[in-house]
Amino acid sequence: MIYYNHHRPNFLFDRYQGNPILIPDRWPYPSNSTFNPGAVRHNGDIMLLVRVEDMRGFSHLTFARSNDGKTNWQIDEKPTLLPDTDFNEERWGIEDPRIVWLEDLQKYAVTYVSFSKDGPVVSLALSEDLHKFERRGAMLPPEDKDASLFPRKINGKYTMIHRPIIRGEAHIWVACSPDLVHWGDHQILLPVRPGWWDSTRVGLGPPPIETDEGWLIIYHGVRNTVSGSLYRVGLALLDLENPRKIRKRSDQWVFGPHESYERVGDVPGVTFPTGIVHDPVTDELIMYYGAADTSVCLATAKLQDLVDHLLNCSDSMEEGFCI
Ligand code: BMA
Repeated sequence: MIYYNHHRPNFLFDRYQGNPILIPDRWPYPSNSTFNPGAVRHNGDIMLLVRVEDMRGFSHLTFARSNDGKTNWQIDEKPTLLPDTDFNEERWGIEDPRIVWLEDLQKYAVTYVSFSKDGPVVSLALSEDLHKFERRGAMLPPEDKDASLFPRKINGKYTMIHRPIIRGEAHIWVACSPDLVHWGDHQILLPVRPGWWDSTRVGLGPPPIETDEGWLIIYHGVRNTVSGSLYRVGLALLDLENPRKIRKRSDQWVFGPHESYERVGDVPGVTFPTGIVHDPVTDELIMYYGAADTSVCLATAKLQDLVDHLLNCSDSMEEGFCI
């Protein structure tokens, strides 16, 4: 018998007592798993664009909405975004969306992973109202995942964080574009840290959050073990006007698999945050994450506590990480 505490001292995030909030057994149509949602506040509701895996093993995206972001979820009866046969790269499904409101276009930008025999790529869809979507197709070549745009242009350009795999190395990269089509200024932003908890792969979690101290980055870090991969969560703070400059990176993970719903599922030992909403009045952040590639869960924190934690991290940076 394993005993779990919901509240462990010194942890920045509080798990919601009602976790998991969305499970495949209570989905309005047959599904194997419901996880890794994008999140956004829209017309007074919190909307989660949930990855739903069907029993062929292919994923699509469906909206669930709630007034407080925690209870009374209304799940759409039908998928919101299905793989589009006009786009070859989506043949094996679409996965793991991140959503931002793009100020200058006055549109939502959904970046999601398209999967096919050629490998995963990051695709873009734009929407004014979260009903109609304009599919823009793949942005960069495979293998690429875990991408989000920043919510505003920085120094006149769109900026995107993404995670290509190059020569087997899975670091977090940053790129810029004048038009969301042509991407350049490619650079590694947050590398894996050999030997550390985030040694095998890192990838952006939810979209970057703007704070007075810089862009808050929540990312997943993976360590391979004899019994599989462990997906935990770390933090970084990027300079506000030059997000290629890392101000801080947490040396320890701040969230990771602990509860039974994170330890047991299709892929055990996975906490995979992809969505976040912030309430500027209470400063509460709700972080939505996939647990064990099976269900959607949430954990809360105060934005200021995360920033303070980072500001207290060591300053000595080498190759992008605190030592
Ligand atoms: C990553 C992605 C996620 C998944 C995670 C753990 O590579 O494919 O969709 O949640 O692995 O299996």
